[in-house]
Amino acid sequence: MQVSEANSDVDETRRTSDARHPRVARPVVHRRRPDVVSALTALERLIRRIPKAELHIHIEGSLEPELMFEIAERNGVRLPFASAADVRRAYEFRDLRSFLDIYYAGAAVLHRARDFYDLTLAYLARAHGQRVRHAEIFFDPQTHTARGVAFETVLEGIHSATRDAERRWGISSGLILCFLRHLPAGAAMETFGRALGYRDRIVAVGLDSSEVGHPPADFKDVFDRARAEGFLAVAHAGEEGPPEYIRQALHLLKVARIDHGVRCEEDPDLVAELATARIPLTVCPLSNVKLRVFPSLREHNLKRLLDLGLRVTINSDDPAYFGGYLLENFLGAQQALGLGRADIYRLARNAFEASFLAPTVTRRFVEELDAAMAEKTES
Ligand code: ES4
Ligand code: ZN
Repeated sequence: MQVSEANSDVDETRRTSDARHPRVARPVVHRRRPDVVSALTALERLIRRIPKAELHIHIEGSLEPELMFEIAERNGVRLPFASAADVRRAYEFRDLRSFLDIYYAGAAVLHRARDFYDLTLAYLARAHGQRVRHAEIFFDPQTHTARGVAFETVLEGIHSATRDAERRWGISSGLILCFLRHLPAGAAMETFGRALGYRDRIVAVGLDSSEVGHPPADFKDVFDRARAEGFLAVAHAGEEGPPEYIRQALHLLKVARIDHGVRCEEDPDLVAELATARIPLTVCPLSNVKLRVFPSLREHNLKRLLDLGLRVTINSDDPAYFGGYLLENFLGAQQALGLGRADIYRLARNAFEASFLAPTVTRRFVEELDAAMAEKTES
């Protein structure tokens, strides 16, 4: 597969004004207010320019329909769609569950290490084109081992792409093994056993898939074991599930970050705890609209969470399914919520500081961010 930095960048620019994604359309230019216009475009230029980190991206959720077809064809897998456009038309979701059904069906084209390699390299190429300097990437081994694909095949493909991307583009990555919470805790424990041979390639464990009815408490044992073995921990909580699931993730799973966490707002004591403990939230604005957690981007609570003093970061979740990568999430949130320069800086800085990078590396990235903020550009 061919990937090119220039192509991916052009592609993304086009996507922001794509009629299929009206929520991330560019702002209408009102000639009567040149002051407002230049402020908006300066912010957009700033968002494009600054170095970014992404902490919540499911690699299987970056499978674009074109690559899905290419891989299906070479593996002799039949897809229930006639074309990539047909696939995109099916991307109308009622909720998390209706999305996951389609997401797992798409992931079923992936069989060989080469498939996982192409998938991951394509994501990292696009991320690099959007000035993502570091990505912490979720993968769901159980989605693949359940179909007879070996854990080693999945990890080898993904890992070798992260290594090549770092060599080619200088983008660094960490891998986070996610347990599927709709499956029994015993299955998670069995999967974790496989990870023990790859401590140097996996930085943390996570918890994803269908949230409601599958509380974090069910996975306490496997998280205890993973932390005892030296892995860091994160968990999806408070996306569709109640604040209580966020509490369980913090107190029982002892996670370092909460993925999503947007429903914490319903519980002021929990908000205070998250703020005091400086627990990062990996918020995914376009995902939350696509899966109807919020009716529109304008009604998203990201800005309120920031103003409450929480360590909010912006992420793409499943970019091939939700209408945009990290840049589109930043631009969409900025425009819909009127984020200012200080908010953008805070969000970008939070992501580096909430990453699992060594403190010296984080410091270097924050210096790079500060330099990009200070850059003078002609308008
Ligand atoms: C996911 Cl948006 C979301 N939530 C929970 N699990 C997931 N797996 C992939 N995307
Ligand atoms: Zn997610």
